[in-house]
Amino acid sequence: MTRGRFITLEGIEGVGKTTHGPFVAEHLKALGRDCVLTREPGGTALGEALRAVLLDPKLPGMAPLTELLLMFAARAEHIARVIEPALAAGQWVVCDRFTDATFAYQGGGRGLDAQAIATLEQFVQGALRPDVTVLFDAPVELALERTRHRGAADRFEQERHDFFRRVRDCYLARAAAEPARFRTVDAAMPLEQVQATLAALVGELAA
Ligand code: T5A
Repeated sequence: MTRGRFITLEGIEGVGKTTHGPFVAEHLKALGRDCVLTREPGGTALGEALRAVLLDPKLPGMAPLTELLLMFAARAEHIARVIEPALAAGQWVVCDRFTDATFAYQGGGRGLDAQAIATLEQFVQGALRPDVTVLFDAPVELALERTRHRGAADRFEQERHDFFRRVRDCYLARAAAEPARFRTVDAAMPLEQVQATLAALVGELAA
């Protein structure tokens, strides 16, 4: 059985990960790849329960280390129950956020030590790393504007623009450091153009 490929979608809030995840998964299926679409934090019953805690705006001021460990607790469950079994069965996994988000939000945003995050990454994931990471990139003001029409802001969405600028900078630095893994997509483009770029990328990956 050939192992599946692990594709992650990353970027700040509002850049289109939730919109484009199903598009990528459907395109892969149309090209004959059995595919699982999932997300972090979440993707399992326990992970979704932890997500509710992590996003709860009624829990402001959570210690950054608590936040970090809850992200990795949800991830450990997700890897054990969903990601690894799917990849081992030859399925492709498309995941809306993964550990690059931890480096970007808990590292870049909250200021936690990147080396400590890397140590947890190794401990929790072993050798598991995304094969391809699509980074949707757009200016903070534009991306946050796109999320404005939604209801009450979650715990992360309540952060200031400075926080999201640090998160974005961290994502861009990681993409620059690992050009073979990252594909950066200009998410400021109109939806149809972003999806045309994605369709070409998916075609290349599935070839
Ligand atoms: N987190 C997560 C961490 O801190 N550490 C971690 O390790 C992990 C895994 C999760 C939160 O958890 C944090 C990060 C997050 O704050 P989430 O809800 O999963 O929260 O993620 P969000 O980024 O908050 O999801 P959003 O829905 O806000 O952003 P998306 O998914 O990027 O954007 P989307 O698809 O909902 O699009 C927003 C709007 O813009 C439109 C869409 O139609 C939609 O209305 N849009 C466009 N409009 C015009 N042109 C385009 N190109 C468009 N693209 C999208």
